[in-house]
Amino acid sequence: EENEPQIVRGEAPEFEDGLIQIGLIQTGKESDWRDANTEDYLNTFVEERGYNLIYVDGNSSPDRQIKAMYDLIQQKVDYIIVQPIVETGWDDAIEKANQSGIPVIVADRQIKVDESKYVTWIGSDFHEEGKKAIKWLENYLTENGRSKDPLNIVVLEGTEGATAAIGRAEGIAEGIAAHDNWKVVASECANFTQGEGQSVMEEILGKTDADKIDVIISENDNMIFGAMKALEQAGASYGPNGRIIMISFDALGEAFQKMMAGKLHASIECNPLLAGNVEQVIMDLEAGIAVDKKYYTRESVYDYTNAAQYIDERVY
Ligand code: GYE
Repeated sequence: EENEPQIVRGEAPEFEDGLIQIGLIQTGKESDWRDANTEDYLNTFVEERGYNLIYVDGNSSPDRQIKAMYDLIQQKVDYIIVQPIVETGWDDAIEKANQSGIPVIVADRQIKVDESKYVTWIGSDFHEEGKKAIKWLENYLTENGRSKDPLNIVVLEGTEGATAAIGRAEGIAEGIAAHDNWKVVASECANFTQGEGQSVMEEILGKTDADKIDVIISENDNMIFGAMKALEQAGASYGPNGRIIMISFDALGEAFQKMMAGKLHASIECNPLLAGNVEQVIMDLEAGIAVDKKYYTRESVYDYTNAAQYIDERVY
């Protein structure tokens, strides 16, 4: 099964020659998904489990991330975990890590280099997530007898060049293209942040009347939370208790609150808890066990009809 988690967090490992030096290159602090993801790494790669973690905040700067890889190589860490902001620009730095014999593990978003250059990639099937958003919308419209109605869609995009944005956008675009009665009235980048979600939505509402918007698909939860503020300022009615259909990605705790409050229709889950699987890969490598090139995390879809049922189980 492609979406089954092949690996789970194991027992605390016992390493023979002291602490394992791990360098983690993070994207930044763009979203609550990211905070949950960072915390998971900080809780997993602790001294008690045999690690010394060097955490580098990429500050939303691809250049800073690449510089961090050279720094970590110079520090002779045992492993580099990279969670890239964008897919491109990594060739030389990865080459240098390879030459230095430092294994590179890629997690969350991907990098565009030959897959022989890194050990493994662990993350979500973003394209599939995009398709799930469309499938949810199709079902919702069918159930409400609206599948033939014209539909004006606004898309809030994540960071340009980021796998999460590319994959979701492709899944969404394919779905939209399959419907002659659906039209994209605006598609703008808001970099996965709540602040830009709000300001970009304000700009869109400056050009397009809220009454002309039927659906907002946001490539993460935080951007749609920001968009909600812009809609409120414009006096627009949205969510299950209102008119505009609201769909986003991540399934944060706050998204569950919004679904229960009638402000968000659906959130396509993206699991930020990747550290356990990354640790398992490192344990396998230490034990000389071969690892796969790709590990997908298992994910669901939640909506306003079942949010109350699941909210207590949510851990991020
Ligand atoms: O959806 C978004 C975050 O790369 C999957 O990045 C991640 C995305 C996530 O900032 O909220």
